[in-house]
Amino acid sequence: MITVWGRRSSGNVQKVLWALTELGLGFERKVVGGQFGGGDDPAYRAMNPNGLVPVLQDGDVTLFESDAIVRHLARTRGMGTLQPADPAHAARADMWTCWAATTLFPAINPLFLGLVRTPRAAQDVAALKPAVAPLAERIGVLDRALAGRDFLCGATFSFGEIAPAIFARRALGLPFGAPAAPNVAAWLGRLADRPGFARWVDVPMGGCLEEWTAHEKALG
Ligand SMILES: N[C@@H](CCC(=O)N[C@@H](CS)C(=O)NCC(=O)O)C(=O)O
Repeated sequence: MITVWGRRSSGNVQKVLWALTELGLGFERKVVGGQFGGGDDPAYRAMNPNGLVPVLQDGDVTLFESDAIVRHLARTRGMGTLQPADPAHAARADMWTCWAATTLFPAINPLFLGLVRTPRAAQDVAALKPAVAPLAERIGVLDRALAGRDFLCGATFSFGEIAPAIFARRALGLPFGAPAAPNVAAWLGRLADRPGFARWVDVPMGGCLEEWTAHEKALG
């Protein structure tokens, strides 16, 4: 029995939901985090002492940290597919997953929080301007890596596409400061054919909490 704890508006939760769908695994989801609360409940803190989402329960294995969860699913259910059999492909999947967490995420997050999670009337676009160039630089790195390639990490889809794609989609969907990156846009377009991306990631970014609450109810 697999249970995912987390609201679907979280990019880190989306990584796990996308991976589970790639693997065709059934799972139960408990909506926790953000406007839904629950992260401070003692029972939740016992699973994740940070109080953050996602958490995965896989039988008697309980994990936090989205990238570790995705790798666990890939190693245990996706050897040769989500988890590349070729060590070089697997190493590149690790590399781009680390890059997404340590380099891309910090560049997109101020703009995402300031423009998507903040109500329009409270947005301070001028204060966000310094964040635009660093994001463009990092998306430029991704764009050059994708030149002439269908996938970032190897000849086939693997877990290494997941984290970069989630944060790149946020970057290209920003209402202000979205970088121009034709190879990234084409890659996201190809990923949109994958049911896990279409269902969990490629949904309106629109943003306000009311919209996401409606998504949770309407989309499940
Ligand atoms: N490094 C952690 C970060 C987890 C994290 O920051 N989660 C955010 C959502 S993306 C969170 O739980 N925020 C508080 C909340 O939703 O209540 C991971 O990758 O799982």
